[in-house]
Amino acid sequence: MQEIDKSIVDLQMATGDSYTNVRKLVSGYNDFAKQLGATTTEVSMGASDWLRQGKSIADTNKLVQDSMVLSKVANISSEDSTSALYITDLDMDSGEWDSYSIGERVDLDNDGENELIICGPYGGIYLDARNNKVYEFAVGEGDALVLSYVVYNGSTWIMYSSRMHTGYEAYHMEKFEGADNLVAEMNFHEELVDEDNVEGEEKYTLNGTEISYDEYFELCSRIFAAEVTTTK
Ligand SMILES: [Ca+2]
Repeated sequence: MQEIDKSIVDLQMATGDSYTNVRKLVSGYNDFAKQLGATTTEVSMGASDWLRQGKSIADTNKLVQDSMVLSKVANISSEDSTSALYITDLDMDSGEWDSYSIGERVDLDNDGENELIICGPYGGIYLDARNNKVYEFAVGEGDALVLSYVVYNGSTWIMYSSRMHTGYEAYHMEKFEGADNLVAEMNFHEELVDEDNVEGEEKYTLNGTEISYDEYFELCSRIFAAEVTTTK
C-alpha cells in the first residue's frame, strides 16, 4: 500500500491534479496491472513518465497499456520501455492496414533467447530485448523490403522479399547468431532476360551465379514452405 501511495504522489506531481482524481486514475491502473500481471506501481511509474513528457491522461492510458504489454512480453522493465520511442509512433490494434499487433516470440537470431515480433505493414518489426533495452532487430520497409522469417537448415533466417514488378522477384536472407552477428546471407532472384518483353524468358540467380529453373524452383519451394509471414 505504501508503494501505491508513493505512486499517487508521483502522479500528482506529474499531472498537477488533485489527490482524489489521481487516486481514481491509480485504481484504474490496478485493473490494467491485474490483466497484465504487472504491479500497480509499475503501471503508475510508466504513466508518470508519459505525463511528464506532456501527454494527456487519455493518451497516457493508451501508451501505458501498449508499453506494458510490450514490456511484459519482451520481459523488460516498464521504465525502459517508456524510453523506447517507437512505441509512441506505432498505431496498435486499430484494425487499419498499417496498424501493428503483438505477434509471436521467436528466436530470430539463433542465440537461444526469443525476440518479439510486432506484426504490421511490410512484415512489421522484430524487436530484440537485451540489457533491459529494446532494439529494432529487423523492420519491413516497403513493397521492395517485405520482412518475414524462415526456418531453414535448422536455423532461423530473416528474409526480405521484393515482388513489386512483373517478371522480377528478389529475396535476401540473413542468418544471425546473436543480434549483432550476421553469419550468413543468401540472395536469389528471377528476372526477365529482356526486361521489355514480359512474356519472354527469365533467368534465375543464386548468390550471383545463374542457376536453372528447376534448381530455382526447388530452392523457392523449400524456402516458401518454411516461411512465416508477419504482415497482418
Ligand atoms: Ca534471440
